[in-house]
Amino acid sequence: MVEYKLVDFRTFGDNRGNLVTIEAEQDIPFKVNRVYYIYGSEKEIVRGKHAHKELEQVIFCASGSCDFILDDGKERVTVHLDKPNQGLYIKNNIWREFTNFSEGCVVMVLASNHYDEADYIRNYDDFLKFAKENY
Ligand code: T46
Repeated sequence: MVEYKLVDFRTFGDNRGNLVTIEAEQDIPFKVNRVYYIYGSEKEIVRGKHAHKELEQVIFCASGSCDFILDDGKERVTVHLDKPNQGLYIKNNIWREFTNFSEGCVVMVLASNHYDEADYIRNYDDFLKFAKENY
Protein backbone atom coordinates (compact mmCIF):
# COMPACT_ATOMS: atom_id res chain seq x y z
CA MET A 1 0.00 0.00 0.00
CA VAL A 2 1.32 3.44 -0.89
CA GLU A 3 1.69 5.35 2.37
CA TYR A 4 -0.28 8.57 2.65
CA LYS A 5 -2.72 10.14 5.11
CA LEU A 6 -5.85 12.25 4.75
CA VAL A 7 -6.04 14.77 7.58
CA ASP A 8 -9.31 16.46 8.55
CA PHE A 9 -8.62 20.01 9.67
CA ARG A 10 -10.55 21.62 12.50
CA THR A 11 -13.43 23.60 11.06
CA PHE A 12 -15.49 26.25 12.81
CA GLY A 13 -18.67 26.87 10.88
CA ASP A 14 -21.56 29.16 11.65
CA ASN A 15 -23.98 31.32 9.75
CA ARG A 16 -21.06 33.53 8.63
CA GLY A 17 -19.29 30.65 6.85
CA ASN A 18 -16.35 28.40 7.80
CA LEU A 19 -12.99 28.95 9.41
CA VAL A 20 -10.39 26.17 9.11
CA THR A 21 -7.31 25.87 11.33
CA ILE A 22 -4.07 23.98 10.72
CA GLU A 23 -1.62 23.87 13.63
CA ALA A 24 1.94 22.91 12.71
CA GLU A 25 3.31 19.93 14.69
CA GLN A 26 -0.22 19.27 16.00
CA ASP A 27 -2.61 18.73 13.10
CA ILE A 28 0.27 18.03 10.75
CA PRO A 29 3.47 16.22 11.75
CA PHE A 30 6.05 18.91 10.93
CA LYS A 31 6.99 22.54 11.33
CA VAL A 32 5.89 24.52 8.27
CA ASN A 33 8.84 26.26 6.64
CA ARG A 34 7.21 27.11 3.33
CA VAL A 35 3.78 27.67 1.84
CA TYR A 36 3.09 27.77 -1.87
CA TYR A 37 0.03 27.48 -4.03
CA ILE A 38 -0.85 26.61 -7.57
CA TYR A 39 -3.75 27.96 -9.64
CA GLY A 40 -4.66 28.40 -13.29
CA SER A 41 -3.79 24.84 -14.40
CA GLU A 42 -5.96 23.46 -17.22
CA LYS A 43 -7.83 20.18 -16.54
CA GLU A 44 -5.55 17.89 -18.58
CA ILE A 45 -2.22 19.36 -17.47
CA VAL A 46 -0.01 16.97 -15.48
CA ARG A 47 2.18 18.65 -12.84
CA GLY A 48 4.64 17.15 -10.37
CA LYS A 49 6.34 14.11 -11.93
CA HIS A 50 8.96 14.00 -9.21
CA ALA A 51 9.74 12.69 -5.73
CA HIS A 52 11.49 14.35 -2.80
CA LYS A 53 14.40 12.85 -0.89
CA GLU A 54 13.50 14.55 2.43
CA LEU A 55 10.56 16.93 2.02
CA GLU A 56 7.21 16.21 3.66
CA GLN A 57 4.11 18.07 2.56
CA VAL A 58 0.43 18.55 3.32
CA ILE A 59 -1.63 19.44 0.27
CA PHE A 60 -5.24 20.52 -0.09
CA CYS A 61 -7.52 22.20 -2.58
CA ALA A 62 -8.50 25.51 -1.01
CA SER A 63 -10.93 25.76 -3.92
CA GLY A 64 -12.06 23.22 -6.53
CA SER A 65 -10.59 19.76 -6.98
CA CYS A 66 -7.77 17.77 -8.54
CA ASP A 67 -6.30 14.24 -8.50
CA PHE A 68 -2.99 13.26 -6.94
CA ILE A 69 -1.33 10.10 -8.25
CA LEU A 70 1.09 8.68 -5.67
CA ASP A 71 3.67 6.01 -6.45
CA ASP A 72 6.08 4.35 -4.00
CA GLY A 73 7.94 2.40 -6.70
CA LYS A 74 5.76 -0.65 -6.21
CA GLU A 75 2.20 0.64 -6.44
CA ARG A 76 0.21 3.63 -7.64
CA VAL A 77 -2.88 5.12 -6.04
CA THR A 78 -5.03 8.09 -7.07
CA VAL A 79 -6.34 10.43 -4.37
CA HIS A 80 -9.08 12.89 -5.28
CA LEU A 81 -8.83 16.18 -3.37
CA ASP A 82 -11.98 18.28 -3.24
CA LYS A 83 -12.37 19.48 0.36
CA PRO A 84 -10.90 22.78 1.60
CA ASN A 85 -10.72 21.29 5.11
CA GLN A 86 -9.01 17.99 4.30
CA GLY A 87 -5.29 17.69 3.56
CA LEU A 88 -3.22 14.98 1.94
CA TYR A 89 -0.02 14.21 3.86
CA ILE A 90 2.78 12.91 1.65
CA LYS A 91 6.05 11.84 3.21
CA ASN A 92 9.38 11.86 1.38
CA ASN A 93 10.29 9.35 -1.32
CA ILE A 94 6.88 9.18 -3.00
CA TRP A 95 6.61 9.94 -6.72
CA ARG A 96 3.68 12.33 -7.29
CA GLU A 97 1.80 13.61 -10.30
CA PHE A 98 -1.28 15.79 -10.15
CA THR A 99 -3.88 16.50 -12.77
CA ASN A 100 -7.63 16.72 -13.53
CA PHE A 101 -7.84 20.29 -12.26
CA SER A 102 -11.33 21.70 -11.92
CA GLU A 103 -12.18 25.22 -13.02
CA GLY A 104 -10.86 27.63 -10.38
CA CYS A 105 -8.79 24.98 -8.57
CA VAL A 106 -6.32 26.38 -6.03
CA VAL A 107 -3.85 23.81 -4.66
CA MET A 108 -2.30 24.88 -1.34
CA VAL A 109 0.87 23.22 -0.10
CA LEU A 110 2.44 23.33 3.37
CA ALA A 111 6.03 22.13 3.20
CA SER A 112 8.46 20.99 5.88
CA ASN A 113 11.50 22.65 4.30
CA HIS A 114 12.56 25.62 2.24
CA TYR A 115 12.81 25.18 -1.52
CA ASP A 116 15.82 23.10 -2.53
CA GLU A 117 16.13 21.80 -6.08
CA ALA A 118 18.72 19.24 -4.85
CA ASP A 119 15.93 17.51 -2.88
CA TYR A 120 13.99 16.72 -6.10
CA ILE A 121 14.24 13.47 -8.05
CA ARG A 122 12.78 14.44 -11.40
CA ASN A 123 13.59 11.26 -13.35
CA TYR A 124 11.39 8.21 -12.74
CA ASP A 125 14.19 5.64 -13.20
CA ASP A 126 16.38 7.59 -10.75
CA PHE A 127 13.44 7.54 -8.29
CA LEU A 128 13.10 3.75 -8.58
CA LYS A 129 16.85 3.38 -7.96
CA PHE A 130 16.77 5.79 -4.98
CA ALA A 131 13.72 4.04 -3.48
CA LYS A 132 15.40 0.64 -3.80
CA GLU A 133 18.69 1.82 -2.26
CA ASN A 134 17.14 3.80 0.60
CA TYR A 135 14.09 1.81 1.73
C1 T46 B 1 5.36 19.24 -5.24
C2 T46 B 1 4.13 19.58 -5.98
C3 T46 B 1 2.88 19.22 -5.24
C4 T46 B 1 10.38 27.66 -6.49
O1 T46 B 1 11.24 28.48 -6.91
N1 T46 B 1 10.08 27.59 -5.16
C5 T46 B 1 9.15 26.71 -4.69
O2 T46 B 1 8.88 26.70 -3.47
C6 T46 B 1 8.50 25.81 -5.62
C7 T46 B 1 7.48 24.79 -5.13
C8 T46 B 1 8.82 25.90 -6.94
N2 T46 B 1 9.74 26.81 -7.37
C9 T46 B 1 10.02 26.93 -8.81
C10 T46 B 1 10.73 25.73 -9.43
C11 T46 B 1 10.21 25.71 -10.85
O3 T46 B 1 11.00 26.56 -11.66
O4 T46 B 1 8.76 27.00 -9.50
C12 T46 B 1 8.81 26.34 -10.75
C13 T46 B 1 7.69 25.31 -10.87
O5 T46 B 1 7.95 24.23 -9.94
P1 T46 B 1 7.60 22.70 -10.26
O6 T46 B 1 7.73 22.45 -11.71
O7 T46 B 1 8.43 21.84 -9.34
O8 T46 B 1 6.04 22.66 -9.85
P2 T46 B 1 5.07 21.40 -9.71
O9 T46 B 1 3.70 21.94 -9.66
O10 T46 B 1 5.36 20.36 -10.74
O11 T46 B 1 5.44 20.76 -8.28
C14 T46 B 1 5.20 21.47 -7.08
C15 T46 B 1 6.40 21.39 -6.12
O12 T46 B 1 7.59 21.80 -6.80
C16 T46 B 1 6.61 19.99 -5.58
O13 T46 B 1 7.49 20.04 -4.46
O14 T46 B 1 5.40 18.27 -4.50
O15 T46 B 1 4.05 20.95 -6.41
